[in-house]
Amino acid sequence: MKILVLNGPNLNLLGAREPQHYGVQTLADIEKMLTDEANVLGVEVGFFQSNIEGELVDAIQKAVGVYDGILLNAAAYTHTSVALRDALAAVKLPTVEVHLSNVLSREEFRHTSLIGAVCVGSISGFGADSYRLALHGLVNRLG
Ligand code: CA2
Repeated sequence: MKILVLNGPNLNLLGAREPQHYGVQTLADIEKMLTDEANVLGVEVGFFQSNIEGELVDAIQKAVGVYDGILLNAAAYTHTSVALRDALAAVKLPTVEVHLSNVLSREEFRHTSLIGAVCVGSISGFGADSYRLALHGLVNRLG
């Protein structure tokens, strides 16, 4: 089983700024933690981060036939991107929406997710552990 972990805009800055919202771990730390967790679960993980919406759409399209499911922290595009939603709906790869922060406890514009309805579930608010929990949920779901 292969899972693609996709991260959106500004998540390359993790660990450097805004630790009150996003914690102190870098994206490389999170990817290492997920690689270790994937080994325990006996699955493979691949990683991609981009600040560019179209590159994330391309990554979702290219995942077909390579990956069995996606963990997606679309970051700010969560709240704005019809393109990402359409890509997820088109490829039909089971996807879990991931957020480090509890988006529902933050500004109102973060309360709306355009991608949530085309995902199998959503994990928000557990910091880096959101990714680990999402990996477990997706692997269990895929059986
Ligand atoms: O909580 C999350 O994971 C978010 O997806 C993070 C996004 C935000 O727009 C979403 O509403 C919730 C922002 C990611 C920005 O990451 C930064 C990391 C370090 C410094 C500055 C920004």
